[in-house]
Amino acid sequence: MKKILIANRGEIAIRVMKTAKKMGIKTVAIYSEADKTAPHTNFADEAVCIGDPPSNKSYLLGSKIIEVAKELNVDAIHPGYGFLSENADFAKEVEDNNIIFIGPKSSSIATMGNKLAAKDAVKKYDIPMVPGEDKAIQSPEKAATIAKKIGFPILIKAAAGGGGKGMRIVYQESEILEQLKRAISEATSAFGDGSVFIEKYIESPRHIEIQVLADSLGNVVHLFERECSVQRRHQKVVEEAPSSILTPELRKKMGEDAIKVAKSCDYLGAGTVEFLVDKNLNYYFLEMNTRLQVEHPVTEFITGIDLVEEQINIARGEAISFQQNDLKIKGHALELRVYAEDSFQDFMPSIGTLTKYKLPVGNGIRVDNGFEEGMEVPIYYDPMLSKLITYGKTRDEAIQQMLTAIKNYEIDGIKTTLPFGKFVFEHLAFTSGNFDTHFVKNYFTEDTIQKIIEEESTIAAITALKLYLEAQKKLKIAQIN
Ligand code: MV4
Repeated sequence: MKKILIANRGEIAIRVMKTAKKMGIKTVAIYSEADKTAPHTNFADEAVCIGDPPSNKSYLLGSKIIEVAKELNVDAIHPGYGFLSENADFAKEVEDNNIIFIGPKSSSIATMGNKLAAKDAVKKYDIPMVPGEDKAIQSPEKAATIAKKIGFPILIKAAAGGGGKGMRIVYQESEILEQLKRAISEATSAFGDGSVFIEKYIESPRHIEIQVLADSLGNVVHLFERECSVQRRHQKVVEEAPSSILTPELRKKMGEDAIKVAKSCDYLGAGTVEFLVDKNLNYYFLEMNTRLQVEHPVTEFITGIDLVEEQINIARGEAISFQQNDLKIKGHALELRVYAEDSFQDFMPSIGTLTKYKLPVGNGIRVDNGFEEGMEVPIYYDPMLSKLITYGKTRDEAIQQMLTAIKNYEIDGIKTTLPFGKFVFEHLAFTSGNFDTHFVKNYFTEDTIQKIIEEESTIAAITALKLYLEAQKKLKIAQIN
C-alpha cells in the first residue's frame, strides 16, 4: 500500500494522514470549495477539489471520490468517521473498483447498520440484550401486547436509526398509538425506512462501548472500554477510558461479548460495540459502530496502540500487531470535544472567524485539531474544532490536566464548549464517577448556567478594575518623574 485517499476533512483527515506518513504511505486529500485552504488540504501530499461546499455536493459523492482515487492510482481509501464511513454501498463500490476500503466489508456495515439485522446476527452468541421484540412492529395492538409483557416505560426505535434519531419513549398504554405513528413517520422521513421495534426503556443508563479490532487471519481482540455518558441531545461531549464503574471481571465479560458481536458479522478492522449499563451493572448490547470513532484517542492513550496503524495493517492483510494478553490498561485518559457552540445559550452554533486560536501543549496533552487562526468556521459541516485529550496516571490526574489545558486554550472570535468542559471536570458528580447519561439535563440547568455567567462577569469586572488601578498608578509615577 503506497498511497491512500482520505475521504474526509478536518481533524480526522489529518489524524489519519499523520499515521500514513509515519508508515511511509503517501496521502491524497479531497476537499470542497469551502476547504481550499483548510489544514487537511494542505497537509496531504496531493489534494483534489471534488465539488461545492455542501456535503452532498462534495464529501458525500462516493462515485466521484472513487474516480479521483483511480486517476491518482490510490491503493486504499480511508473514510474517517461520518460522511461515507458507514455507507455499505460506498464500501461495496470501493471493493468493486479493486481499491482497498480501510474498514469492514460492506456486508458487515449493512448488517450492523440495521438494528434488527444486528440483533438477529448476534442472537446465537448469547449476549445480553435489552428485553423487547426483535421484529418490526406495525400495529399499536401488537405494541401494547409487547409493552405489557416487558413493562412500561418502553422505547420505540427505528431499525435504520442509531445515534438516538427517531426514538420515542412511551410511559403508558394510552400513548402507544400516537408515539408509534410519530416514530414510524420520523423513521420514514429520516431513513427512508419506517421499520421500528420496541425495547424496554432503561431509565438512567451509562453508555459504555468496547473498542475491537479484527484481522483477516481470524484474530479478534478488544481494547477495553470507553465511557461516553456525558452527552447532550445524543451528541457526546466528554469521553474517557477506562470507565470508573467497571470491575476487572465485568470488563473482561463485556470485552469477550464485544468480540462475539464482531465475530457475528464477520468483522474486519476497527469497530466499536455499544452497551448500556444500568444501576445494578447489568449490561445490554445496543449496536455496533463500524468505523473509527471520534473518541478513539482515549483508547490509544491507555493502551499505547495506534488504531489507525492497526487499521492500515489489517487492510493490507496483516495480523493485528499484538495479542489480547499483551494489552494492559495504563493510566487514564479523558476527551473533551471542543465545538464552535455557545454552551450557555443552549449549545447554539457559534459562527465567525477564529481571530485567535492557540492550542495547549504539554506532556499528557494531545489535541487533534482541524483549524487554524484566521479561519472561518464553515457552516456546512460538523462544528467540532478540535478534540482535547489528556492523560494521567490516575483519573484525578487526567482531570487536573484537563482543567489546566482548558485554561491554556486561547480562542477568540467564537464561543466554544471549553467552559462547559470546565463545568463538567469540576463537577462532583463527574469527579466522583457517580453520573449517567442524564448528566447534562440533571446538572447543567438554567440556574447553574446563570450562576456561572454571573461569576464570570464578576471576575471580568474585578480584573478590569485591577488593570485600571495599575494603569492609574503608573500614570501617577510618570507624572512625578
Ligand atoms: C436506549 C436507552 C434506554 N433504553 N435504549 C441513544 C442513542 C442510541 N445509540 C441508543 N440510545 C439509547 N438507547 C434503551 N432500551 C437510552 C438511550 C439513550 C442514550 C444512550 C447512550 C447515551 C446517551 C443517551 C441519551 C439518551 C438516550
